Amino acid sequence: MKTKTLGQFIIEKQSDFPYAKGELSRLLRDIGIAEKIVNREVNKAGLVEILGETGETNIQGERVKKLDVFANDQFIAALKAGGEVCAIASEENDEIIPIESEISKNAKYVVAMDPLDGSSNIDVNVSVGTIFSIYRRTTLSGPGTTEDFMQRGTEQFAAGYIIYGSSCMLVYTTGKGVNGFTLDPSIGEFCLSHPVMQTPKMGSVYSINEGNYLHFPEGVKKYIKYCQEEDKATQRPYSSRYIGSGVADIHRNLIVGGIYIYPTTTKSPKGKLRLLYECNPLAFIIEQAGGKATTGGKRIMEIDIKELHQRTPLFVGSSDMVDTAMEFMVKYTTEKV
Ligand code: P6P
Repeated sequence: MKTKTLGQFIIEKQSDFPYAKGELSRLLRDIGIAEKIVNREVNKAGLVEILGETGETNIQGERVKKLDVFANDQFIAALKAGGEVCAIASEENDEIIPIESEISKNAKYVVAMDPLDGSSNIDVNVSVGTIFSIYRRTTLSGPGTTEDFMQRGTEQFAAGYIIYGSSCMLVYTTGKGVNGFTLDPSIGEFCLSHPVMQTPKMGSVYSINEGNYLHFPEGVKKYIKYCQEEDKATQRPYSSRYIGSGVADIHRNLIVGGIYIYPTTTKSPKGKLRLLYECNPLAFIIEQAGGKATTGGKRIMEIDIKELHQRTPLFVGSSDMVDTAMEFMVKYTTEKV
């Protein structure tokens, strides 16, 4: 396949967005710049003084790893410098970051991001990821506000993730399918490697932290047992694969088929993952690839968002597997999800 860089691909697809006049192209370029810088540091994290913890905790009450802060700073700097964004929401920041600058005064977009998802894996050399979601601003002018982020996932203009793994990959959608790009370090460019990604309707992998089994809703417990039963016709028992880095688990399942579940638990009664900058962008991507994303009851992208760091349960992946898991939730679970 002839090498096609991310920049060439975006220009080629520009005709999909005649009214966007290149802003989206520049916005994805800005994100791409930060990705390359973060990837460089992730790749040598073990060698430089960037491992370990800053001693602070973020709004989630999670210990902040130095690479979290580095990644957050890089994406904020790249987006500010690009001039296409009027505000940023980040897992690492309690409040939104309004952008007030001469070059951003006509910015049309806001970006919500998890700059380094799965960061607890950094010190043990396991894949981590960045997740981002792009909305058109709803306020008229000036720096963006929290109101610009209070939009359903169905309103997303674009969404993507970067996985810093055996290779660095960018996977994104603008609502016209999903495409994957692999970083070629020899030229410093993301090159199209996975055009028009589609996730299998059915898979044989389930991803869930079974350490929380005792605290799962009854429907989830019953579904896990279903996954473990012997039944050749439905390729059961499935394989249990859980990395502890959602981007890595969901990326694998996107390619080979599977389901990732982070349900409510007693420790996380509303679920652990955040709607704005984890579940909605991942849901957009997986739906565009032919999969499904729900709370175990309702479509993720139709949830009304009331607060920046709102949490939700997440069932995401192959459509037939999500449907089956939801049947168990309907049949066995009383609490509303
Ligand atoms: P647990 C990372 O913190 C994350 O948000 C997801 O990427 C990951 O799948 C999950 O939480 C891991 O959470 O409770 O199983 O360690």
